[in-house]
Amino acid sequence: MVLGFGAVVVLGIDLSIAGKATKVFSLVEDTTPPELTLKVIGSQWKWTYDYMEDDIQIVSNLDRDIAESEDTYLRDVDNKMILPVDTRIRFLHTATDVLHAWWVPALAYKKDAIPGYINETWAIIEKEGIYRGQCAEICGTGHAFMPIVVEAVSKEKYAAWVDGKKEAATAALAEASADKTWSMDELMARGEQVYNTACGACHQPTGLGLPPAFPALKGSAFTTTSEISAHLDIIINGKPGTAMAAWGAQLNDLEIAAVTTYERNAWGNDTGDMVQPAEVKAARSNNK
Ligand code: HEC
Ligand SMILES: [Cu+2]
Repeated sequence: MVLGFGAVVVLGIDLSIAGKATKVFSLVEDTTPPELTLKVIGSQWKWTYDYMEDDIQIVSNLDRDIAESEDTYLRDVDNKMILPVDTRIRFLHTATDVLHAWWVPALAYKKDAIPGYINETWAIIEKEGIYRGQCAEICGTGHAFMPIVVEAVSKEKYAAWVDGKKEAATAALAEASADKTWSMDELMARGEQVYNTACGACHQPTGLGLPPAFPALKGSAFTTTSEISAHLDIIINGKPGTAMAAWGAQLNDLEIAAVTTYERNAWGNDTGDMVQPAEVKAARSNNK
């Protein structure tokens, strides 16, 4: 039995690695390999999409620049999930912190993203266009701020998108490892991007946080008076037992240098401190 939802064919659902298959709708016996595997990772409060065959990772955050009067208020994202039409796509659902549910009504059933588990869904999208959804599992203060936008494009467009992403990743890596001294303006511009993508969901674009759960970085000791080494340490290693994750493996030296510089100078923090990638590199090796 194939369940069709207009433009989309949902092929089959479930296979919890944990065993206990809840409900198997269909075609689980269809063993045709996927043409594309997307790992969908839910976190407080953003989605990360891992295109496993192509080694591309994108982070999708709420687009905060949309006014309340617009139709897409709270429904748009900075980076959409781009997918090709007429392709067997397997989604693997998981989460880094609490339960989330990646739910795009036209694309698949609600599927819980559970930390430590992987759930599986399949789809073939037949029509190009935009498909919207949202997190369907209450996951904390930012639950309403993790919309989902999928853009289905032709196979040709998709291939071009993949090439573009790969080129950009190679260029970013080369740039981050180059032994260059960055100016304050460059670091601030980079830092703002990194901050809005990786940190803003909790510490907020205003730097005011959401106390008491998420501390303000505007005027905080860490970002103004403390040693740069302490500031770098909490970003690289996180704070175990709290929602402050270790960013060392997820951000490169340039990104960490830039976001640290940004936090020390944005929102009136104005310390004048600059952090260069070389200092981040040194801080990483002190840790070992
Ligand atoms: C999922 C939520 C979350 C995200 C995303 C997050 N943080 Fe945090 N951050 C926290 C929490 C919670 C604390 C407080 C930890 C504690 O209890 O000391 C914290 C603390 C901090 C502190 C110390 C502030 C102080 O005064 O205690 C800094 C600096 C910081 N984070 C920087 C960052 C940077 C840079 C990023 C992005 C690369 C980031 N955080 C992303 C949750 C988050
Ligand atoms: Cu969620």
